Amino acid sequence: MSKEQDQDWHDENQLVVAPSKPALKQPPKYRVLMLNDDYTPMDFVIEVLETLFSMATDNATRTMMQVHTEGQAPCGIYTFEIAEAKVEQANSYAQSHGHPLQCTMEEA
Ligand code: TYC
Repeated sequence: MSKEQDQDWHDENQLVVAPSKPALKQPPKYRVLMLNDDYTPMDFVIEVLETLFSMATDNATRTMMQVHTEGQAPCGIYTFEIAEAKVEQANSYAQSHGHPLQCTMEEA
């Protein structure tokens, strides 16, 4: 936009300068992380990764093994509300089956 178009004369000859860039930003994204523990069965973790995080069995198995050997692994990147819902669903599903499996989230 040219300087002339960007500027506008308002009441009492006060010059108002419009922002040259629209103040629009991409919303922040959040990474859901799965954490290791010593008790949750490996098959249960794979099932959670398949059903809640839409992973194919080979990817779910690799991700489960990454959590098991490294302590944690990413499960997906989402908007804040979706990440929060995934964490809540995974943690309450695990708890309802008597397993200590935990997910958490961080800004991506
Ligand atoms: N460490 C668990 C076991 O040996 C398996 C496991 C993997 C648990 C990933 C949690 O997020 C997890 N049974």
